[in-house]
Amino acid sequence: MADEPVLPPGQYIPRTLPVLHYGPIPAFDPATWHLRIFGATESASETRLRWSDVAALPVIELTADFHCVTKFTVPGIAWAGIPATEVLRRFPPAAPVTHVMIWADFGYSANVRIGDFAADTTLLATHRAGAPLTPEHGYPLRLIVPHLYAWKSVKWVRAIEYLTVDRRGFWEERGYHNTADPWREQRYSYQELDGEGPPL
Ligand SMILES: Nc1nc2c(c(=O)[nH]1)N[C@H]1C(S)=C(S)[C@@H](COP(=O)(O)O)O[C@H]1N2
Ligand SMILES: [Mo]
Repeated sequence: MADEPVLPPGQYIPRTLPVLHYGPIPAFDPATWHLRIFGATESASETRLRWSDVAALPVIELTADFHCVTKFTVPGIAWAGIPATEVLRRFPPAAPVTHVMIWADFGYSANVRIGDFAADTTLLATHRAGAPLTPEHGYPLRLIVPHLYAWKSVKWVRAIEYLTVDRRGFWEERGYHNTADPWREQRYSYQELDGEGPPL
């Protein structure tokens, strides 16, 4: 059918909406929660935003397909959130920054090339389908990088670390591809070509 989405190779649309993560769902307390922006910042100092600071940032809406490396694709998810470009503008990285590490509660992390993070479609999402994120989908704040496999779309984001040297995140250290482009089926680290990832 003409209006069916074109899926990346090897992907299918599941019958039910999956929830997928490793480990427990963190509790959110606006009194103690903060988002840390650290590492190679332009100012050489780190920023700690409270939830009220984050909630005051500008928001855009975006609809995108969501591709998990376990081969399901959820078509047409409507997200709303803070454009990553806005974060980069307000809290700029130092010139030599090449990657960001996105950190969640409990030590989950994913590395993203600065060019992927700076894409117009990369969001720090607060809403899904018109409502605040549910706890299992990353409340209160999750990364969305629709053009990469979904393990890069870190739920329960607590920190953004600017890197001048690439470093593997949680799944990238455990056999998954460093750059994770679903259209090129970059699923596993053994597929990496020279220059696509730091040494394993
Ligand atoms: N903090 C955290 N974020 C995470 C994960 C995780 O284990 N921990 N799993 C990732 C994976 S593999 C997928 S497929 C998506 C699933 O998002 P959903 O549960 O909202 O569908 O979250 C990603 N973000
Ligand atoms: Mo996934």
